[in-house]
Amino acid sequence: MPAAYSSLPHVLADLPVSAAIAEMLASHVVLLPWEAAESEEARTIAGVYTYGHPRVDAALLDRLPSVRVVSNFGVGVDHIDVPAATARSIAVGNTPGILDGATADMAFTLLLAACRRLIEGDRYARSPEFIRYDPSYLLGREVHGSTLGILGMGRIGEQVARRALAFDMRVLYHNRRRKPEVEARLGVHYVTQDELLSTADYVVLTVPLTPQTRHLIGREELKRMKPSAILVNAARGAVVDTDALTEALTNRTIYAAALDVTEPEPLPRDHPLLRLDNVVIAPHLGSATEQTRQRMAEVSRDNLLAGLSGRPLPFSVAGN
Ligand code: 8YV
Repeated sequence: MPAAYSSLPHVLADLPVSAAIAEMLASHVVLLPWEAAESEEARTIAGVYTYGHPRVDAALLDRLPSVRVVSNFGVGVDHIDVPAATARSIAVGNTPGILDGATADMAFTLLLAACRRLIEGDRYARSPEFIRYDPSYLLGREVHGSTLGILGMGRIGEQVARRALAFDMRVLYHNRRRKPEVEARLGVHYVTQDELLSTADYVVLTVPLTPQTRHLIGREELKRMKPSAILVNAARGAVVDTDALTEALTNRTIYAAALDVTEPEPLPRDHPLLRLDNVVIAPHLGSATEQTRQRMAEVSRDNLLAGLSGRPLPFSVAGN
């Protein structure tokens, strides 16, 4: 570490972070690897920067008595015990509002890919088997004119709805709290969760992961869905019971799933879900565009630096 930097605040981070973030932070803080929480240096650590989703719980915070801020690169903070941080007067920052468009684009990409069997088609088009065009192969499901059900009408859910409406879809939603203002503005329809599951052609998950939404979609819920339905998970893997989903896809209880996230993440390489042809799967790419990731880096840096200097965070997690 250069001597001139040794007086900079120490920040615990799940390294490596991207080169862009390392550079952005280099003149402000010294990033220490996660293992530093177990070392002598723990007492000197003034901030925590979470890049992937390392667990920040009460036990970790108790080992870091000088921490003033936890800054998360991303909006979802299910890996951070926010009440434990608040109880220790530690600010928690995240990056809301920045990644809604990118995440909704990805949810829609997954929906389109699953409906139109794009990944199967890509594999076939590259394979030695494709030597004659045959109009009868790889028939998919229609997107336009169908009914989309959105579970979780927050900012990302709303962005998904807007894309669906442009595809001439009818949009149903369910949310903890009904949103008449969104209904009036967009023309989406509120229904119960059961009605949504049994009526929608496609179901998109955009809820945060909380104790209430863990395994929101399990065996019973999958059974309620149409045999032609597609489940798109753009939320968190644990919102869906992976065993129940694997079973439903294997038995064709539903038509397909399109997943940006899984539980666990990544799935073990020999997991049966990875062998199914009716699954499209991405490695958690919801916000992975150059522009969005740049903005997330800036906001998470600003939150971190504000917290380290005792200023209010530009984006602090609600209730913190
Ligand atoms: C990020 C995310 O990829 O914002 C979130 O909650 O899950 C994603 O945007 C992630 O936070 C980076 O690790």
